[in-house]
Amino acid sequence: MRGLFVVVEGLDRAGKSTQVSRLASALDAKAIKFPGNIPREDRTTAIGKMIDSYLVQQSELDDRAIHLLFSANRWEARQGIVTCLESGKNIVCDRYAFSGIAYSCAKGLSYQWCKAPDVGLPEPDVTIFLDLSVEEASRRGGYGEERYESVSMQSKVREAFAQIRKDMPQGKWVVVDAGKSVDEVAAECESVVRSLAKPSSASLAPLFAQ
Ligand code: ADP
Ligand code: FDM
Ligand code: MG
Repeated sequence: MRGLFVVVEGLDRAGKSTQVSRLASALDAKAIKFPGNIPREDRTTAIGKMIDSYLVQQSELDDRAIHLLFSANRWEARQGIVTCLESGKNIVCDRYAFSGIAYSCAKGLSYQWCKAPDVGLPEPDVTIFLDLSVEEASRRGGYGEERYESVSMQSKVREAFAQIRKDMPQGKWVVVDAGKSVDEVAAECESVVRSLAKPSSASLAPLFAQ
């Protein structure tokens, strides 16, 4: 039996990293994140370095070019994800293609264009959206120097996530109120995953393939 593939999404400061770590412990899962393999982590790839430099505003890139790099960063991780799941290990993933779409749409790119490069990636069994208002998120510590960390950008990202939610098949996108305590949110995330049916096939479905 393959492992479960669980994604956690949300705005900056929604509590994703906190909950991914809690959920990964509860499920004995491997925790991963996107963007991954960046210099602030323990391993780097050429793509990860370019993304990191862009996020910390040390380089400029065309909006479509950075969008494709974020997607390529997922594609370079694809085989590792598949191998891990096929070995029976669960994965809990901090951000995925949905962040890719939401942040680029918030900059004005079209929804369909943003979705295209991620078509065919492994489809998560469920995506938990940690829902928090922009105002509450900004109260959880001031925004820093990174790109996208502003109230106006986060408001647009939140609207884009709402559009993605409408586009997701029944049961694949679960909204959890992220305004509760860390323990309450963790309990709810765990109950979402425990209520999932066992994976019906050994292989993963392709993302966005209708
Ligand atoms: P993200 O990864 O979504 O940006 P983090 O998990 O890093 O969010 O959390 C952002 C900040 O909010 C951290 O200071 C964290 O301690 C705090 N935090 C996380 N979850 C909660 C919660 N449920 N209630 C209050 N503060 C929280
Ligand atoms: N981000 C993340 C994107 O713009 N596109 C993507 O595909 C992904 C995965 O990168 F501002 C943005 C979202 C956020 C930043 O921040 C990553 P964290 O703190 O590492 O999640
Ligand atoms: Mg985080």
